[in-house]
Amino acid sequence: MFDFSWNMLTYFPPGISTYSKALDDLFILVYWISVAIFLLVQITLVTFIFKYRTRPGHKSIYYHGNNVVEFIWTLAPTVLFAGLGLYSDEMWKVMKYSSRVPSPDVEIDVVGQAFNWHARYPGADGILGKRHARYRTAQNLFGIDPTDPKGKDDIVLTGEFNLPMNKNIVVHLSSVDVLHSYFLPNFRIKQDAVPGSWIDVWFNGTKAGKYELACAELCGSGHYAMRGVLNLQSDADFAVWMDAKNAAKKAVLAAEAANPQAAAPVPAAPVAAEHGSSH
Ligand SMILES: [Cu+2]
Repeated sequence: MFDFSWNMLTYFPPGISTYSKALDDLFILVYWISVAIFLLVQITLVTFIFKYRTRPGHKSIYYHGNNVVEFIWTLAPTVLFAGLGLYSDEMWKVMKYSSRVPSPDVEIDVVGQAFNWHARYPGADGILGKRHARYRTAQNLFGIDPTDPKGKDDIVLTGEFNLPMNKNIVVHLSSVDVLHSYFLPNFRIKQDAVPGSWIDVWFNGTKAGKYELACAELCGSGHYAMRGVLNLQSDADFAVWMDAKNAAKKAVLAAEAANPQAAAPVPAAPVAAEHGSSH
């Protein structure tokens, strides 16, 4: 059944990133300031409507301007907004400034594509191979450079991603078609994915579990279904998962090496030649 509450603060899913608490505190502060101003304005309005209603024997008074009142209602919002700006400034820098992205424990690429999320992991060598939009094809959404040996073992996944908890995760985010928005509600992350540019997003999740990844930018008819699962795990569980993915990739590479014609869906050399992208 639909679970309704007047208290919108209960609408939050549990925050589990290192900065989710600070962001929620800011939200709660703004919420209660808004409630206070709403009540003040509405109570004043109703009071004045009643107090100054038309009555026999009461004549209207007209006057122009009141410097004291105008000074107060100009100063009050200025102090309020400047104060909130200063209060939240450090938080914004920590979350969004590229200069403040911490050194990554795990680094992945993520691209949005109507209507899926894809991720690229560094593979067994722990290093993401070079990429460029000119190598991008339907089979190579990340534009992994076929001439870079470091990219050979990279692992591309769609829809479900595992990551370790209590680690700094840096996501290099982009899109292959239209604007999407990388939305991890439990981590308090929402970042536009922009075709043609790579934007860094970072987080550090403190509680294991499966969390929703959604697209928060209306991107087409399948937007509602553009979802994924982020599975945040202990180091040990993540290592097991990663090892299994690396082993599977190794088997695929071995099969390709044994039979290059049959295995490779698109040969490496023509890919580079035929796709000049404007990105
Ligand atoms: Cu989308």
